[in-house]
Amino acid sequence: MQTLTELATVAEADDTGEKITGTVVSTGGWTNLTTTRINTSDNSYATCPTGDPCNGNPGVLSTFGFGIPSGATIDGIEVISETGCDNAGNNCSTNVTYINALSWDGGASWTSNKTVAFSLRADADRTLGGPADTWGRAWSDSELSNANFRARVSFSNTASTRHGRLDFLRVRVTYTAGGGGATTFAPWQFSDF
Ligand SMILES: [Ca+2]
Repeated sequence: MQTLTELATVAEADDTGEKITGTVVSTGGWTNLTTTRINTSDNSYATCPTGDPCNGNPGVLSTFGFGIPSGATIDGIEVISETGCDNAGNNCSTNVTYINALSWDGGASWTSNKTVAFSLRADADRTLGGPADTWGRAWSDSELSNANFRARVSFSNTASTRHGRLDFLRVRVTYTAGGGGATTFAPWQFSDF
């Protein structure tokens, strides 16, 4: 004999998987900020050149195709970026700062920046946000649509001999389905009781 407690399935968080951008809305101060460069981990980079041109002039990305179910609760957003700091083929002597922000209304409004600083030339995945980090606001599912969601990318690299570079960028959204979630009950009959 089974009980209803055993048959119930509690709604659990799901995620979109790692999504790549379909559209570079604005290149800002970047060189080679193209979907070809940043959608594959292949050591072909978008770069923020020396002279700090990306600081205050970020690139803007859209069309991630998340496909969030209507009514879902947004639990967290991660921007996962394979990045490095190149100083004429060497590690950088001091840090560059890599910067992300997100928009929910087509680029009119933005979250606060999230940043990570590093000096190594070797690529590594730097993740800003997380599966339980909503970047300081409550998101609706429609704000993750291709029309509304934007990701902003930039570097601050004030020393003249350094530049940041971006090999591969992905965004992953963690959500819980709406409408009471995926609660299900197996068929039951009087003989169960
Ligand atoms: Ca690449």
